[in-house]
Amino acid sequence: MTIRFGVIGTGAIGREHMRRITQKLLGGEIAAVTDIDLSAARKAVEELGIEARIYPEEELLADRSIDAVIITSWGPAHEASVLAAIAAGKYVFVEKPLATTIEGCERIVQAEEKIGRRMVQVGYMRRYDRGYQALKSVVACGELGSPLMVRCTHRNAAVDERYTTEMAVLDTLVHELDVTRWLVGDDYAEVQAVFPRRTKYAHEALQDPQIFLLRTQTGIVITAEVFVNCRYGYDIQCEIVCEEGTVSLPAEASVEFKHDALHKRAVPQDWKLRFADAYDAELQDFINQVERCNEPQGPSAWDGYLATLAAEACVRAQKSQGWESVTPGISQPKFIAGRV
Ligand code: INS
Repeated sequence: MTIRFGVIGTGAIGREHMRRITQKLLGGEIAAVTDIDLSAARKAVEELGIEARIYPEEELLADRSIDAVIITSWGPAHEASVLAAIAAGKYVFVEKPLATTIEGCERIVQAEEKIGRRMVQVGYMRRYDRGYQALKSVVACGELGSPLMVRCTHRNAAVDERYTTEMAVLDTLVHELDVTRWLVGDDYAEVQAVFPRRTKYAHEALQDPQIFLLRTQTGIVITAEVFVNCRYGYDIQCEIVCEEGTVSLPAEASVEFKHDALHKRAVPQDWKLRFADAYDAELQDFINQVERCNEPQGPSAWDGYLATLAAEACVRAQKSQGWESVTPGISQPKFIAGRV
């Protein structure tokens, strides 16, 4: 069976997912597209050369021939679309964040809970990256003993004037918030932010770099550096320090130069390319799982909720510069229990 997708939001990532499903992945087709600006939706469909219906969101959600939606509108619009899609009985693949407010995430978790099975997958694609998967299997098999500390680095070459201090958490750190919790299988208890000296390359309203300390419920401490004007490229690192050894994310495969008495290797520049395989794998898995077992198995609404909860605590910590607690206001639905 082919999963018929409706796409809500045709910005850059929405168009990328449309292209993936049409040209690279198996088992899905883009059948309908909408955007707050319908002419942008039309342009995206024409560019790709596909036959997809273009109509307003309510009509797309009411169309019974659509099996699943991909929500790639801007963050504040996610909650309403996810809730409407669940109510219309459609599977949901929603880009991060699940919703921009904790209450919004709670409403989504509760709406899914009423149905009693998983309908939603959140686009935390790093869980599908081969390097992170290798890290997770080393930690899970226990040969290095228990994890004690994790060191994460998240650097972008440069950001524009629209990028704010809060976005360092909501747009950037949020990947580490999800993937680290998944890697060590432990939830966050408290977080702190520390601001180093500002780089001269940050615009006036932006604190850059920033360092976050996260303590899990069993006491693992994670340090996560976010530095979005590092100038030299896109650099993602992760090292897990355990009782009997350490394990780190492998370096990207790239050609090495030996020239003029120097030994050099290229640094990736574009995050879409660095995680291209992971983006493919997360959507292919969504298609396969919905088709085979009627339930997506990737990052759940609960995972999306906990990422937003931890992010909100980090934003509070940016302001207070002290420790802030991460306390869920609702409990984990039974049907996703144990799937950290
Ligand atoms: C992007 C994306 C990247 C991250 C950037 C962020 O939206 O999520 O992976 O490195 O900082 O702005």
